[in-house]
Amino acid sequence: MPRLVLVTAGESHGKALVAVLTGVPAGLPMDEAALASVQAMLARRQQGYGRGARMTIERDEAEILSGVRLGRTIGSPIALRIANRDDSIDRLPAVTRPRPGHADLAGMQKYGTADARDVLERASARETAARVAGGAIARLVLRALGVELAGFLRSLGPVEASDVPDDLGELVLRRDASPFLCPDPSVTPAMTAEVDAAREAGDTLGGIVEVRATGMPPGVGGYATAEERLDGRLGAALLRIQAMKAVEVGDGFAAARRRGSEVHDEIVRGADGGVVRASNRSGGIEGGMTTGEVVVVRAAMKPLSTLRRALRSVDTATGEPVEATVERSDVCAAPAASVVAEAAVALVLADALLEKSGGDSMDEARRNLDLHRAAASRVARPR
Ligand code: EPS
Repeated sequence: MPRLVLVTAGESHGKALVAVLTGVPAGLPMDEAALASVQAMLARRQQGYGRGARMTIERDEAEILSGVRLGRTIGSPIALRIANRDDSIDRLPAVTRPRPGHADLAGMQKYGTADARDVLERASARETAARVAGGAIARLVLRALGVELAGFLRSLGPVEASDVPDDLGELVLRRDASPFLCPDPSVTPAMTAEVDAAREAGDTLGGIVEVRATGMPPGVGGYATAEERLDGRLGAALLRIQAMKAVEVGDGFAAARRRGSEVHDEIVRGADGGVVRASNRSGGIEGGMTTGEVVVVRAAMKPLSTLRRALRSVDTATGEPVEATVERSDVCAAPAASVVAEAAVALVLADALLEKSGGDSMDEARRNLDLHRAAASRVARPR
């Protein structure tokens, strides 16, 4: 049973989104600065060139309902609420022309409903606002334990970033200056052109998002049981994001095409006398555990399934061939998905780190991790 568990509720055009996060230790500051960082992450998720009009209607803000007292967590479940400005769900028309690529048709078949509206408002990626709110708190736990992370857009359609700085602070500065949340400014014109052309054609685009995390100590996760494996947990969390079709850890698919000598990260003496890796093709994970290098994961998002130039479908009320319903207006949501991926990774890493450290309070977790970091750094040191 993982320590940190996030459960969300809420439909896209319903009253509100709700998140309940259990397992956050006591003593995590939840002061104005902490709350501002939660709101900033929610605001980042609403960005990105290619989003539709809905993003100008919603102004996501998380209200904390429980688990916090006098500006600090108290160890009990943290409940969050994000109100929907557009809460028209009961007034929206029935949907009987399921969209290829969306949950519409399989959801109707699963629940035996004649109206895909019952399905699509929950299947909608609107739900990810609640996941980001929970992930933003996980990120605060990580930061307090010496771990920083950043999600960003690696590619949009066929346009790929190449100049991504190694320094995480620099990466974040560049990312936040980009309308695509992409740290390589040289690709902004090509990405803009790609979105404009797809919009013009009534079409949609996907992309690849990447998340990097620094400061994870070695030996977090595990190999003794399949459930402990950190790469498996990260992969599941990323594939649980709407529209994700593939995940890579480190060099991922490319590693399968190379020889071992070009894939494995040699172990060498570090400047401080400890051991480090000569490269980080593993993405900071070996044997289901962190290596102490930067954790690097990627997820591939398919193009949005609502096309203005609609694809073929069948009207489930009449059985007649029709064009799929046009419910949604975004061309591309891959920049926003990079924020959701950051949240998903934050939840997994914080969970695994707390599993390693134990601790009912942040002080206890920090003490235990300091001891673990010191012990791990003594391995292979000349005695
Ligand atoms: C979504 C469709 C669009 C997006 C929505 C997700 O909503 P609408 O139907 O209101 O235009 O804007 O995303 C969000 C509301 C959000 O917060 O990200 C979908 O079908 O998944």
